Amino acid sequence: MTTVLLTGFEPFGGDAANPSGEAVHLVASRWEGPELLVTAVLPVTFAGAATRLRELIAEHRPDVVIAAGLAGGRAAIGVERVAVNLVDARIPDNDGAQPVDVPSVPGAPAAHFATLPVKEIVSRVTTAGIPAEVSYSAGTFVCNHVFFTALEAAAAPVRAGFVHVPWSTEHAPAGAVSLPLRDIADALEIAVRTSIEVTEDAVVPGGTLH
Ligand code: PCA
Repeated sequence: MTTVLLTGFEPFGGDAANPSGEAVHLVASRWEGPELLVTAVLPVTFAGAATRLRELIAEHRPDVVIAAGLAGGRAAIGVERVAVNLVDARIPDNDGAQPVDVPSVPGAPAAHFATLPVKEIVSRVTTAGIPAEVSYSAGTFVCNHVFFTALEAAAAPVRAGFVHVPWSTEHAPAGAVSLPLRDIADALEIAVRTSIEVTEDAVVPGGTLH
């Protein structure tokens, strides 16, 4: 049976909520298959998150792995294309650890590309009326670390990648850009469905000029 692993994150940086974890719960609660959807909420710790993800991949042998996290301040769903093998933490993680300029996975290549159909996901999420874009940097904090680890741990033909989500309107700081939690969950569900159905990404112009 086709198995999908979808993860979100717990709150971090002093925030009370993390829409990625909440949206993953929402997707799980309404999933009707026929594929098996395995969900988890990862700790925002360099030591714990990647280990937990590797355990989940080893245990469930998923065909598709999508990790999601909060990118507060972004206005659109960001389907990440590039994971870099670099940790440079601007703030401490939830363990108080703040590694600087170390590799995510020592000895691994400098970067990996997502193996999800990123452009097709962006196209379908946008068509559903939810703002979405391809993103070319997942940062250098725990999300990028988990993204890079997913691509190390889930070799082809497994398709793996990362989706950054904005603040949820329900928990956004005053004045911050946000999307309703329901839209964030819809976008993650579309990302999962698209990744199950589409093995070759759309070849359409994209990228950024700067
Ligand atoms: N966002 C952080 C870590 C956890 C999360 O939800 C990030 O973008 O690295």
